[in-house]
Amino acid sequence: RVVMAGTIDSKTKQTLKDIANKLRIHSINSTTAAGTGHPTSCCSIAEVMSVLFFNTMKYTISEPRGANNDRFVLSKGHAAPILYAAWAEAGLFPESDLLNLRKIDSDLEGHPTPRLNFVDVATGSLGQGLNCAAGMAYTGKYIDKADYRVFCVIGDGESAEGSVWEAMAFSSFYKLDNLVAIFDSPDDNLQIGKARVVRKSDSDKVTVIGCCVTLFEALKAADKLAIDGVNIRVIDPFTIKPIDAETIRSNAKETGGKIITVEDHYPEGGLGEAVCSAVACCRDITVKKLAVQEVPRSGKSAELLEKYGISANCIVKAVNQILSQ
Ligand SMILES: Cc1ncc(C[n+]2csc(CCOP(=O)(O)OP(=O)(O)O)c2C)c(N)n1
Repeated sequence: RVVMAGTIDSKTKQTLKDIANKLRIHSINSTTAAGTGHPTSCCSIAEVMSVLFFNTMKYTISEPRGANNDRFVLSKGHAAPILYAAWAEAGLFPESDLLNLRKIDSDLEGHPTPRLNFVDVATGSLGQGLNCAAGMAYTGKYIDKADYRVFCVIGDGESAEGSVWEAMAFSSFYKLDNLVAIFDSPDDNLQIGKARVVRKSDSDKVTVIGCCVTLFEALKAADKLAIDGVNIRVIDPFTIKPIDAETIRSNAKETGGKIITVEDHYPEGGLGEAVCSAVACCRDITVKKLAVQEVPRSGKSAELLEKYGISANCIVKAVNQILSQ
């Protein structure tokens, strides 16, 4: 089947919206079955995938590697479940296969690999997809001299990588008008270098700063501590370079100069050190850093958080400790 781009009438628009929602449902179902994965990263590109796969791209489903097909590179490879959903929805394989996501004997891995006949480039190491797509577009234009196009979906976070800039410079230099780069921006209005206070009361005793998984652990810790009448402030720094020193300092002052940082990484060069630098010239501020202190191993998320001292329980302990000093 060949799908051509064209003007989108209201019926087609509705169909594409419906497909987008189906892709969302598949992504949530498959990541739920796997018990791991990135459903939200999939959901944010549901409309993009629906329009590309069911309206814009030219490809033959029975021949995913067809020489004349448009190419697709999912630079934000952690959104693999929605790529698999799109191909299942297009009819390449049964929808039920999607529930094998991340199973040890399934090629539907957490990130796309070229072992799958509809994947040209292994992605997942962020910031590299556009480089590959640019190379493919260069090949299409100057070597194959063919009219296939290359579509690449990039996360807004990964677009901060220098390699993405390099790819854009390369594409512009070689006038790659057969390359379409789509940047996926989440709705949330987050600003580089601007932290967000996600939990606050007038009687907060400690400021806890965490990112991603540790932010949620900090919020769980806040709930646990509140039962015993101890309130904590919780901050999401959003970025550590630049770090929002002003927000960190002012909140630390409001919470008795006590800060705890929690990160799911080694301490060197991470969140804790960035926060320490931000408050280095302030009087009477103590920073306690919770971080992964040894070479980590694989396991279930909850047991790893506990083992490496960065779980909600560990944060509760650290809060009690810093308050008793
Ligand atoms: C080079 C590299 N660094 C870090 C990661 C870990 N990682 C996986 S998803 C993610 C966030 C990606 O954000 P964004 O590009 O905005 O995608 P989205 O928010 O849409 O998921 C990170 C840092 C990675 N996969 N590759």
